[in-house]
Amino acid sequence: AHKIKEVEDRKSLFPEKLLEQSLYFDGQSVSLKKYLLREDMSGIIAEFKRKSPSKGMINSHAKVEKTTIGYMQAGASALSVLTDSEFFGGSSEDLSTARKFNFCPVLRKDFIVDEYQIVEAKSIGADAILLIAAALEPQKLKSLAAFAKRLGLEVLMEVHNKEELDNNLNEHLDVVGVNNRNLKTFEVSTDISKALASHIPDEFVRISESGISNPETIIDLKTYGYKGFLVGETFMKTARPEVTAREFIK
Ligand code: IGP
Repeated sequence: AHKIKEVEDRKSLFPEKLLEQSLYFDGQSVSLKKYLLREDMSGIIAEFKRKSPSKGMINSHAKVEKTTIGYMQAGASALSVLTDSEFFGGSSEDLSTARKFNFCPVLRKDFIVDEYQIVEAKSIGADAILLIAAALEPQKLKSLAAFAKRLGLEVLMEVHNKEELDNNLNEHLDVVGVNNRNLKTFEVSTDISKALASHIPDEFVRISESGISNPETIIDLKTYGYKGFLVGETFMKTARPEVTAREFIK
């Protein structure tokens, strides 16, 4: 509900301008899906987030430019940038900065509830958006996914249980992510990814999200068909996230 209000407020400011920007945005999209399927890359989607509802402030001094460039130099396959300000301390500027300094897929991480946010995502240079099954009705999720595809964006759908997965699979999705964190209790277990793996059809690229704190977990998850691994806190909670990422990926 908070998100709907926030988006309505922005939308009333300058809808035409943004739509124009996004339609004429001449940056070529970089395919998240293709990067994740590359055998010569780590599969790690390194996340930039300052705070979270479960942990509070994680890192207040990290700079987007330095951290994201460092993530890519460390061997990450893609970037995830939080643009929600209320809960995660992010902004659209964070994503456009990450875009400006990196040639790699950039995921807009936010609670998307309206087409307008997808137009925004395109206009700030994102390559892919996140749609959270727990936060959307199946019909809405599907229509948002179709809309994103029309703008040339890829779609990551996030689920936390089999019901969300079964109710929401549709032809507009590129990547299916299993969130190891329960968004209500904040409990984290990579067993969720293992349990759901066999239920995700092969045509979707599988990724595992949250609570990944060591490289061994990734080796294990790969045996369940996971191609991508979203890592945030493990990097961001340290003084120099990009250095931690380098140690982690090497
Ligand atoms: C990263 P972690 O535990 O490595 O910091 O998790 C990412 O999965 C997490 O930030 C996330 C998220 C979300 C954030 C997953 N789904 C939805 C905001 C909204």
